[in-house]
Amino acid sequence: MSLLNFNDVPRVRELAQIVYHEQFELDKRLSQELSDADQQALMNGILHDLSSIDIAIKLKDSDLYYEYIRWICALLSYHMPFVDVERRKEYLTYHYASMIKHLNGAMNESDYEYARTLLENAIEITKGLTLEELKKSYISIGDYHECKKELLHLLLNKDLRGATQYIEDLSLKLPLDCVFTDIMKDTMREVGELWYENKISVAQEHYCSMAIQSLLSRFQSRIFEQPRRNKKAVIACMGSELHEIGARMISDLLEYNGWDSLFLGAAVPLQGLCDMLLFEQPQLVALSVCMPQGILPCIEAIKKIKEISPQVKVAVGGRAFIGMKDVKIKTGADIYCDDFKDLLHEVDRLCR
Ligand code: B12
Repeated sequence: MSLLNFNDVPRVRELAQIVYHEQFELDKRLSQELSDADQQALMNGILHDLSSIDIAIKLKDSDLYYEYIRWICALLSYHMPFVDVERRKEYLTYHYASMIKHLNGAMNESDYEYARTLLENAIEITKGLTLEELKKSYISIGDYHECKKELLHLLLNKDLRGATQYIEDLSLKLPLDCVFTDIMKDTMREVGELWYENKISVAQEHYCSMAIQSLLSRFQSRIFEQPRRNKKAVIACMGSELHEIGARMISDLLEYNGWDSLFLGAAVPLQGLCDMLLFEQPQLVALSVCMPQGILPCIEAIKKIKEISPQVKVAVGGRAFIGMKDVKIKTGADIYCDDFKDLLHEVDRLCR
């Protein structure tokens, strides 16, 4: 077991402080270059990095960490355009070198060997990265490019009235799952890219999140009109996971397909989930994880769910698992999928 125990917050903070101060020691220009806000962001970045390493070690999944390495490198590029590319890479290289030094002794020997390899590779990956290879467009992948483009346009123009009309019209022509999981999902992912690339503000991103949730509520009456199947599902995001829109879509679509959905939303405490399961006795628990930091709380939740309700089927999905191998084995879930149609197929098979 790793000694980097994220329940032991003071210990992790202490380690982050050491790495933080050493970076200023190693890199004398840093204190002049970084504003107070950037220095705070650096501290948060170190904590984020420590948690990413911890997850990769516990799941023995190096790709999860390398994905984070690429993400942070591009984030710095977009959010610190005033510092040149080589210098930004230098920040990160000093950072990984300092982590290699200070993680020694903070965990057992074999975990440290694993962490050291991750960090050495992180240095190499960072040196070779270009922004172009990291660019993503969710508007031009898959189908419905024009619909996604139009919805994004309306959201960025803060035209909720127009977006509502547009989505309601679309839902008369296309199946509801397609409007939710193809068009609205990719539009929100594109909003994320725009925030990431520093093209929209945090407030604009928050506006889009609220607007999408408002659009989802427009379909409540249609969702509840469908014939019932006498099956119950509980849908939740565990740990400190705040991304709840995907979970809400899954909940609404299950309801639309005749299930009684109990949607608990973001950051549900494990005990609260367990109490709910004992009382409600659902056939299905669907856990949604967006941030890699949510994977370990999800695994802990599945273990507990299986202890208290061995008969209940557990499904997991969400952005955090994209690219992760052996999700079912690593999490203990009965079902892993990302697409709602696949979920429906699996629950029809398993929840009789
Ligand atoms: C909206 C948003 C937020 C909102 C969330 C509001 C809310 N009420 O949900 C707020 C502002 C809170 C937020 C906060 C943060 N966010 Co944010 N956020 C997003 C954004 C733009 C959209 C998320 C979303 O709604 N997507 C649309 C939904 C529908 O898609 P989905 O969740 O993937 O769900 C679909 C499938 O995955 C699947 N699915 C999902 N769950 C399940 C479950 C089952 C059982 C099944 C079968 C399927 C399934 O079905 C869904 C429908 O198709 C993303 C961008 C992105 N690429 O996703 C960033 C993003 C996820 N956020 C990011 C970050 C960094 C953060 C913060 C750390 C920012 C910060 N500095 O504080 C915090 C972390 C908060 C936390 N503790 O969780 C990064 C994560 C990067 C990384 N390396 O992991 C992203 C990717 C942005 C980016 N491009 O960098 N965020």
